[in-house]
Amino acid sequence: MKKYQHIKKQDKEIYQELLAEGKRQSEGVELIPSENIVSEAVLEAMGSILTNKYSEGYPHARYYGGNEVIDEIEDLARNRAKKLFGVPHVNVQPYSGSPANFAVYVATCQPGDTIMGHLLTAGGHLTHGWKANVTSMFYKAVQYGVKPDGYLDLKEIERLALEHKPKLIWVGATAYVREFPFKELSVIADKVGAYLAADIAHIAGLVVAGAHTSPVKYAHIVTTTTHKTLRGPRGGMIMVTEKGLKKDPELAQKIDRAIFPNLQGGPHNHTTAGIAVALKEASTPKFRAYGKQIVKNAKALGDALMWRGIEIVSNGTDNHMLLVKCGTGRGAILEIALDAIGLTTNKNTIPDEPMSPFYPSGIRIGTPSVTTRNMKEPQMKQIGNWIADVMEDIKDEQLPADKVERKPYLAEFKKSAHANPKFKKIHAEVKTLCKKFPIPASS
Ligand code: DSN
Repeated sequence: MKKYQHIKKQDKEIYQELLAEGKRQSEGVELIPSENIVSEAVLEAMGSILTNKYSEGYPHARYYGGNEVIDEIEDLARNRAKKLFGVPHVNVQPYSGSPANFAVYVATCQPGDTIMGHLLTAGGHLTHGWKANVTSMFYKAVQYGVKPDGYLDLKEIERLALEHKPKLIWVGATAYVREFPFKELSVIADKVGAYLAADIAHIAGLVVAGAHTSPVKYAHIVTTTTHKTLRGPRGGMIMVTEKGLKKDPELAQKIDRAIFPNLQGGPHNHTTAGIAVALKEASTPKFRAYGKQIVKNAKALGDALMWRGIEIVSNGTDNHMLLVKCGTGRGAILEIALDAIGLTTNKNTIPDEPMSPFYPSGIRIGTPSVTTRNMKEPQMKQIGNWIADVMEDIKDEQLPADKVERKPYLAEFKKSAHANPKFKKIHAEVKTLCKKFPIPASS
């Protein structure tokens, strides 16, 4: 079947962009840890006629007629998620992770209440109370961090919890390479009577695969996006655990109300179907093997980098992610250089970041996407060596101290990186690797 035939006829510009993005994805190595490659089945659900339908409300209680089929689809998605994660209640309607997390605040807190979360610059998420996020505008946000070794600072978290008595404590991150200590955090949350919400957006697929401890026994609420390691469409879910229902028997209804009508309108039914398909895929032995291989690949990539003398946060990883230290403010430089050889990464802050999220001192790399392409340890070693070669080549590049000079410097560096003959040679090798590991038609 030829792709995009209708778009080709109707909208040449978007058609060209789709082809260009397809080329970028298939000829490059995607190392952003929050990205993945969905199956054709998930893509079909996302491109389906379900997008035509309004369905405000929940299955069997809608504000619009004609929802008999949609009810079945949403029930399938909810039931599959309940079974897969072992929880009594799931809401599959959040448009993505941020609205899912905000719904947790609405369901459990009043504006002005104190909450606690992982500091963004130490690896946490915007919605866990970062100063520029609405969650710190509506709630009093206390932020915790990590120790220099990259592990969560449990003593400090307990001290802060006892001092501030938060109503809600978040555990979860966007840049954390160690196993989350769900049990220890649940003890702290219980001590101060707080809700514990586990945001497993990054590790949901690893949890399902048995490659990371599940938070379900310990947290009251679990949120996730569905498009990262879980390998579904862009969307979100909120789960209420048995522990959560014990703390508040009405928690499930409060969560549902927070999503609709408090925060959102009609659910995106095509996404709900895509989530259902992804959950079915995630319940197979093949997916369990996939999740475990993601972690093996991340460890192999970390070992390859460290073997070449590159410093990584925490000297390793327990999950799908690595944080590479690349010198003060040099994250953007390395991101641009790697982009020039066809490796996509993202600049990221590191623990005790001396700069800012915009000019951080690290990059974040991850293995969900390359593992979907069936790459294994030997390919991770190869990728690690390419990263090390690039780092060696750019070792003298420095971000200008003068803020005004930074943007033009990076623009100039981008040009020189793309013209660098050594990088061109590596880029050709990267393309050859990608040809050997094509994007699978069905993941
Ligand atoms: N933007 C996501 C990530 O890249 O980790 C978090 O929301």
